[in-house]
Amino acid sequence: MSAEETAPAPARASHDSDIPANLEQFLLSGWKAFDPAPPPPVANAAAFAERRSRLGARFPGEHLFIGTGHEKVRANDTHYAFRPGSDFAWLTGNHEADCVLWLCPQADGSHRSVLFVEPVNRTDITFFKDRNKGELWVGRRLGLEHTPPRFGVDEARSLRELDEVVRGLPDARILPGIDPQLEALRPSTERDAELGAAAAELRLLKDAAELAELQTVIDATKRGFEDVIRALPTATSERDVEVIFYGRARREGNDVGYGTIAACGANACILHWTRNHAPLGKGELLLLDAGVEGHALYTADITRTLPVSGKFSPAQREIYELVWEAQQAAMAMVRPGIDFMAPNKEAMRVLARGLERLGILPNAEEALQQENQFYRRYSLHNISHMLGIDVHDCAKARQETYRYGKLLPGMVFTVEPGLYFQPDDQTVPAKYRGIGVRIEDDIVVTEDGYHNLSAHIPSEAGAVEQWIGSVQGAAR
Ligand SMILES: [Mn+2]
Repeated sequence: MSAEETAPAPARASHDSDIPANLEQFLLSGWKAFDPAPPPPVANAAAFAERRSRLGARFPGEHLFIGTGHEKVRANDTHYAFRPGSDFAWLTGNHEADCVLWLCPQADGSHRSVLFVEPVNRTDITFFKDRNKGELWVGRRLGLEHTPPRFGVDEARSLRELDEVVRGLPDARILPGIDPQLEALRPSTERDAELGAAAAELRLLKDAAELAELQTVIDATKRGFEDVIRALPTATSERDVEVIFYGRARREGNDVGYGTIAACGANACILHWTRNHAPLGKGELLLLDAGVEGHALYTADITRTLPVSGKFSPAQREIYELVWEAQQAAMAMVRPGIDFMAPNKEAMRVLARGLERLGILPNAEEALQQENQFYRRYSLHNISHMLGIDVHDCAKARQETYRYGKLLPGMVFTVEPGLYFQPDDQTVPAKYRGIGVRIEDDIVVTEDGYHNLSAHIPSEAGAVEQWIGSVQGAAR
């Protein structure tokens, strides 16, 4: 991250007028007292408290600081929409910029929760002057008084006190990689990285509140896909698709969880195609990889590959059915205790054998050998990543608990095989060139298998055609 990205935008802009002293006096008087009624507790307050105590229990007797990060400058004095740090949001439910959670050790081995927050500022001229922090610019805050009842923490303190507190605790652990101002107070250490890994590993297992949030956003994502399907007969570009899905994400949630991939025709062969500026061709496939991010910041991550016309061509259908077969085979083996990578291996076996059947790979068994892995020219990526409050969740978990770990009940991850035939790939029969297909569902490991949270979004080829027909029929 460059210094430019983290530097705060100026509190006043070049087009702001000066404030005469008399106006300042006038502005500081005549306000009603702040609403004395405490706000209602954040939804799932008990789950947040439980997460804090589980993280604290990993570090008895230690001071832990978890920041949420700062607004980032987009250009000059404008910011990107603030997205809270995922660990901080997971521990508190608080979505304000700049805040820091302090887990302060107690004699009994537990931790007190202290939230450093921006105070309310009606009595301080910054409420009028400061375009980044002023309540007249950005809206009212809970401040010190109303933060504890809202978030169930033991205490709220002003961010002005933070630096001094942290400097007085040289052995504290500071969550790395999220709050440059906090981390600048002293050099980062291996002990800080252990805190990051511990939070990520606790987040591997979703609690009931998280599973409910994930189901909510997956359901909203289904509606977003149906909005797109409804518009397909009149939509003219990938950009239309992106915007239609975004509308659903903003109406029902907070945002999209990642840049929508709306890839038509050969653009589907580019894994992270987010330029989305190409026209929609009637006979082509639309690969839509998109997810609604809900108010609690959990995101869906769903891919469907839809025939723009409503019907797959024979060549499109051959490839689609092979990817679907690989996905079904991978999901079918999911249960607690198997290797995280086992479904991936299974999917690749199915894909390689299918590629041999289609005359693309001369010999599947040879292609599958460890020293060859030739199928990867067409499959390009592994089929799973953890999913939660981040689209690529738990990224700081150690390899032995994630990539080389075993599946456990409560883990949520994607199953998303794909096949991508670049338009200029001479190893591929001409009829398949420019076809890209990915099918992605979000599943949770249960005590005896798995549950597909997105099973209600059709994926089998015939079911997809029927779905398109019925959604568009209903629209007429
Ligand atoms: Mn994904």
